[in-house]
Amino acid sequence: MKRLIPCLEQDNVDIELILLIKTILTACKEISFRVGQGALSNVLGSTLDENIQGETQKKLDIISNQLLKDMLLESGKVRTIASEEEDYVVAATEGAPYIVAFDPLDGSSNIDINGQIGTIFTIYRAKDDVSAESELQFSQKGTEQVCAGYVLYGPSTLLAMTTGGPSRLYTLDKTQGCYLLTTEQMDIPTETQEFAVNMSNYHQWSAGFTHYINDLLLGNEGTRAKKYNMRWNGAMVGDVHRVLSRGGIFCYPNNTKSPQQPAKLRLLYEANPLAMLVENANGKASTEQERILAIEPSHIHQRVAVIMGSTSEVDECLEYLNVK
Ligand code: AHM
Ligand code: MG
Repeated sequence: MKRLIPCLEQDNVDIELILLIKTILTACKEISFRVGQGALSNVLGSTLDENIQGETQKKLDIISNQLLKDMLLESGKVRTIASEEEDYVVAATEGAPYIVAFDPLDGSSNIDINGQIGTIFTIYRAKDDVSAESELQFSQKGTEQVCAGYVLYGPSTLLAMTTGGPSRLYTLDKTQGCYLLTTEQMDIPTETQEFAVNMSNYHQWSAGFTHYINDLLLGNEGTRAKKYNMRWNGAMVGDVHRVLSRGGIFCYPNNTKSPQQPAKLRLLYEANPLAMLVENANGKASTEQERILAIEPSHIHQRVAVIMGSTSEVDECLEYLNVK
């Protein structure tokens, strides 16, 4: 099986970027080990802290965040770092070529139940006209990402990553400590009979989205030609991994009862990297209005509605929302 670095070389990724990706993945190997140790290392459970979004931080959120941050600070390849668990950006190495953002452990509520969790990361080029301390480094559309990926800590530790070419899948060989290519190109089927949405939010959705889900639930007893199945992991990284593996649609729509904060998922750390992986696997990724990767970000912790997966199903959903 092919190792990671030859795959990146084949995709013409420059050496500086390869070294940066290696740093992130070395940190993820360590996170994978800590996650695997679970209660044996006393890493389960919550801390007394909250992040800027008012969410209680788990011990493993903090450990993963610190590991990634420390290794990126030492790497010399990163000018600015942003993390879902940090209030502000962190200035790293002046003059370094890249900036990195990450959700150190997505799906935090799965940590204590041995469910799927994962690290999501994204890399952009640093801006020379903006200081390393400024969050304006991250004022870049998702189309500017030079690399996007996640490491999923499930029964196997998997890496899904794209550097602009195909979305590839690697499996961490824990006996050798290296990531081996196991799917050359992920390819999301255009059609699907599977959807992922948190049904407990049913009464908070817009009329259009509620109508869409009602029709999926009716399936071939209503207007659809087929019966649909539902899956919900509680971790976007796991739900989108399923979509990348066998198709489906993942939705986290706006909450119409919460005008101050209608969306839950973060543009920088979650929506953009997963949208790039989905698009590069022949899928589609949108908010309720527009292509996710085309959004001009307003701030680093910005949240957006997310509808991504099999192209024809995403298009179908957007029609209910009257998006052309
Ligand atoms: P997190 O980054 O704090 O783990 O939160 C994001 C997660 C997503 O992974 C997942 O899709 C969503 O929150 C689950 O939300 P819900 O609590 O509605 O099931
Ligand atoms: Mg998250």
